[in-house]
Amino acid sequence: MKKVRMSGVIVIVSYLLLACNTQEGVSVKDLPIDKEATAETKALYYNLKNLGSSKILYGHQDDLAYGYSWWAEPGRSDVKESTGSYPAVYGWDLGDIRQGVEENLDGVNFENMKSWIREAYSRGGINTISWHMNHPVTDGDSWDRTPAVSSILPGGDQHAKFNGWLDIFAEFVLDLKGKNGELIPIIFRPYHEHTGSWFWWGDEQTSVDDYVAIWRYTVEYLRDKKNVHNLLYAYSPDGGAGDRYPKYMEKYPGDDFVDILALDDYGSYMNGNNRVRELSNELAQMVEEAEKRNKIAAFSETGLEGLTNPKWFTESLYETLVHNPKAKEIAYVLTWRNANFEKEQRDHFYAAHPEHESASDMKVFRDKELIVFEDEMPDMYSISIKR
Ligand code: BMA
Repeated sequence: MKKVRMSGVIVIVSYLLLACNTQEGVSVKDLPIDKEATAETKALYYNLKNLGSSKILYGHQDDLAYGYSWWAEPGRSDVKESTGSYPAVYGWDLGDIRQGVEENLDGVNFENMKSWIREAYSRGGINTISWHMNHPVTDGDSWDRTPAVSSILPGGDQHAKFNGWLDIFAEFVLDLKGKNGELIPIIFRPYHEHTGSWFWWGDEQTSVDDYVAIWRYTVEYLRDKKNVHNLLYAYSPDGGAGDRYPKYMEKYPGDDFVDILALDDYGSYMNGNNRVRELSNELAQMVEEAEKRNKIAAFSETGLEGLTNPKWFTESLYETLVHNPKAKEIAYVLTWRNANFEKEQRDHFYAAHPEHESASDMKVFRDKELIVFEDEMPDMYSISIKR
């Protein structure tokens, strides 16, 4: 009798432990920092985390908005026209967004951007948003290095204005819905490249406490005050041009505030550099940090401006991704935008366009087993990838 009662207790305790540790059948360690994230956002987190070492998704900034020789033409994409498929990941930037402003810092209309985000999602693609946020004190651009942090935190004289910008951001992402009315998950990558000193939130402009404070404030404001539950948060320092990068974690906002550990790096390929091995090891180090914390790792921005080595995709990028086997465990890599050559400076492009000699090489990159473009993507919005 006693024995039976004991095992009953054990059964109940085990059941309770299991119930606490799972949500919709997914272990707590596989959930994003926002425990109230929408089902699709949780699924995206889970699936990105479990892509494992076998696959890396390819992404491109502003892919549907414009290309090297076209502007806002439905259906077009330099990546698709060069390789046969749209990218798997689409990057967008909200730089300049404020009351009454209709276009971002690169001339992309915000309402059109929403339509392209919805279009990408409807095909199964993933959207990520960075924000070259204006300077909250001077209204200048993000490259204005006037001190700002103490003015925008609670008690600061620009606090209300800063909240107003976050309100506009919240409105933007809450207006992104799929065909069944579900919110579209977004990988949000604020205050990026903060280990360099070119933005107002950059290295010399912020102490560790400053940076961590604006990051945490932003997460808590959006998630807890504005009820935005379709975001995954990506932390993306600029690369350290070396094998080990002590600065990477210096201003890390904490495991409760970050979903994705990411890296931006152009320097390894610029000015004739080809630091493939060093960068690969640096990505591997980031993967290890992410793994320790049960988080996702990503290569959030990179590229060689103007693809001056037309074989950059295979000789440099692919080699970076495979040199250190640990680097293969990143979930995605994104190359920067293809600026329109008539509107902007010539040769500010980072993906191939069909007229350029790099197109055939990018196609070889796309055909690699490891690399996934949109037409080969698994369903990322329901729990589909099993470990
Ligand atoms: C930079 C450049 C700029 C652009 C900014 C935001 O890296 O491409 O021309 O304004 O990103 O997209």
